[in-house]
Amino acid sequence: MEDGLGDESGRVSQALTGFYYQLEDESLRLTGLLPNDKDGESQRMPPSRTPTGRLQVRNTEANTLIPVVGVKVKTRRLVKLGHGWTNGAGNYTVNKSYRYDVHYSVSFENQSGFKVWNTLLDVNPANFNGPKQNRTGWSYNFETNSFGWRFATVTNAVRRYLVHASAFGIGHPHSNLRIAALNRTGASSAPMLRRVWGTFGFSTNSAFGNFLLRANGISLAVNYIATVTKLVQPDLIISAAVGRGTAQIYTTTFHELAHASHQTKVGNNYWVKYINYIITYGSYGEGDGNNAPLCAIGEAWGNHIGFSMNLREFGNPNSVISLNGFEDFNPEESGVGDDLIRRVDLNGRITSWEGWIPGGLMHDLLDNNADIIRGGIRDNVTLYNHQDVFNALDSDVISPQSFRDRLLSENNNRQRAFVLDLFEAYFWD
Ligand SMILES: [Ca+2]
Ligand SMILES: [Ca+2]
Ligand SMILES: [Ca+2]
Ligand SMILES: [Ca+2]
Ligand SMILES: [Zn+2]
Repeated sequence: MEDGLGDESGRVSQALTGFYYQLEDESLRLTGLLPNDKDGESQRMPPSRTPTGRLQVRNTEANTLIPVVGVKVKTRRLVKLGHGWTNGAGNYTVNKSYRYDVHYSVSFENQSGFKVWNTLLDVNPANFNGPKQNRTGWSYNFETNSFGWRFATVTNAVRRYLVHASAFGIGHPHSNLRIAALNRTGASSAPMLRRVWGTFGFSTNSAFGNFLLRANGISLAVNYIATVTKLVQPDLIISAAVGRGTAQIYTTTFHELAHASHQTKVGNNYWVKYINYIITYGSYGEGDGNNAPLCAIGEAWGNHIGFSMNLREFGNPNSVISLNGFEDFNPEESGVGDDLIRRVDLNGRITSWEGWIPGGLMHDLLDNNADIIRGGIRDNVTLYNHQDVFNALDSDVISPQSFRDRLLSENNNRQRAFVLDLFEAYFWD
């Protein structure tokens, strides 16, 4: 019933349209808002108008307003409900016409299929209530003090991911993702709960509660966790507080969506192992536990795509990272304690990073900067691309070594000796 009496494609017959106007006027009359129709007063009814407008959101990185893409603008006048989707310029036109003022609202379900959630406990996607005003339309800018800013920002980040993923030649995630854009800082995660819940032994609320605590640092009472696993079943949980800013939130969203693309390719059994690893070892651990190699290759991919898309989106350098910082990765052996340490400058920008997770390995496969990885071993690999990397992340690729072997076998052993050296430099030989 959400969309009222019209059909989705907007092909409302003339007869039905007339009925709407009568209904609108009759409803007003019944509620005492309109005088009785006497002596042909209906001829002086105000003309109907189709609401149109534009939605934009503040990009804090460039301090500009950018279009909000693909969200649903809803209009309501008593029982008459309309909606329209914003296009690439943020413009919308709703599918109903009105003779009187209407209520406007924005639902953050996207025309491309995904939905953005306000909390882990809501029944419906995030909603932003606009004003009741003129039926010719409503335009709005989601500034950083707006309740809707983080939903608009995460929405746009997902839309940009899909554009970059196509350009990179990597697979898109499931189109109907549920993405929680929480008003908090701290860690984000990709539980893909709507896919994996109830499969391969991942079926208890306490297990998911443990995941939330370990992966996101979120502690929820048992009855709330039951609600999350029953209703929202989030695929991605993004920390999207305004203070993180546009570039940081986009980078996080790119990272988690890279996991979602990976999950779509490798399936639920793989993902439950990944989730169980995080539950057992607490985030990423020290790299010596069961399934640590599976975590290593998955996190290398998430970090690689998160930062690669960041640099493509915001240029080099930006507030999150510089290309030099991305390139300067120092591998460590498993079991020494560090998963991924990121050093930042006074502005909070990453200047170098390190850990047992081979975060910089995929970039070295693609770039032509022969930097020293460690101990005099140089990166001499130059001839791979993002698509080659994604293609090698198959469901039976559960470690950096099996990734290396699949990459070589799918690419006729391209630069084989250099590739073997590179993986050895990252302690995954
Ligand atoms: Ca490097
Ligand atoms: Ca290279
Ligand atoms: Ca390099
Ligand atoms: Ca493959
Ligand atoms: Zn990750």
